[in-house]
Amino acid sequence: MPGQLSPIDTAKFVAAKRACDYVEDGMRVGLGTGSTAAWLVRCLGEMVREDGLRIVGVPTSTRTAELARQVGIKVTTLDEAKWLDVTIDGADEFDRELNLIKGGGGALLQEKIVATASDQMIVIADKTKQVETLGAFPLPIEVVPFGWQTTKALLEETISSMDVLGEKTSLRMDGEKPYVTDEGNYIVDLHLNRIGNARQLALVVNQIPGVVENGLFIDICDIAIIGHGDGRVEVR
Ligand code: ABF
Repeated sequence: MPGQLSPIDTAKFVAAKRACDYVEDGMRVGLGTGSTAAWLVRCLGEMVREDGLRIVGVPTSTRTAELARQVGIKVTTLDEAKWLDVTIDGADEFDRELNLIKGGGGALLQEKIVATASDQMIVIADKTKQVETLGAFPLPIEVVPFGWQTTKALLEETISSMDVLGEKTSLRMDGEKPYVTDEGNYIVDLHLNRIGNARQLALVVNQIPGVVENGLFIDICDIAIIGHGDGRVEVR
């Protein structure tokens, strides 16, 4: 373990390190985005350099692609790989059914495509991400820039008629400008506090013209590896 990690970084590191046990020689691996996934990429890079692990990585963002190349992982595209053996990624929240809120890092679209194109999806997270009910973390929705304000208004109208608390939406900003995803889209955050029926919300939101994808990962995650600040790891 790297020296002098804070408890939260210890939790992220040990979860990422444990996830490496699920990566075997010759695998095609989806590489997540965020600080926990960054630990995974570094650990896998060390296994490639030190142990000769042969894997091909499909990154879920340009920043993950850059880090993977830096640490020596062979990077390819999903089109090239066609299908993946495993995807390992972080999350903003996960519940008992291993449904997730993802997208705090602005990469939810590629993350969901890659996670869905995998035999197995493993989420790595520190214990603070575990919740009884999803929703305290604002739900990221990726929308096309064309007519985004109308799309935002339609989102508000939709959530006001559903079993969710709170009805505020906000355009995610990057300084003075809207945050722009790798695909050139915007992110609108839904501040819902609690999501009563995540499955239904995910379906309804994606029907709104202008919405590309949402940050609810329902029935996608197979295993959760949960790191604790004292170095303990739980596998669910
Ligand atoms: C990414 O990791 C995002 O989907 C999610 O928001 C983020 C979690 O970040 P961190 O691991 O830094 O807490 O997969």
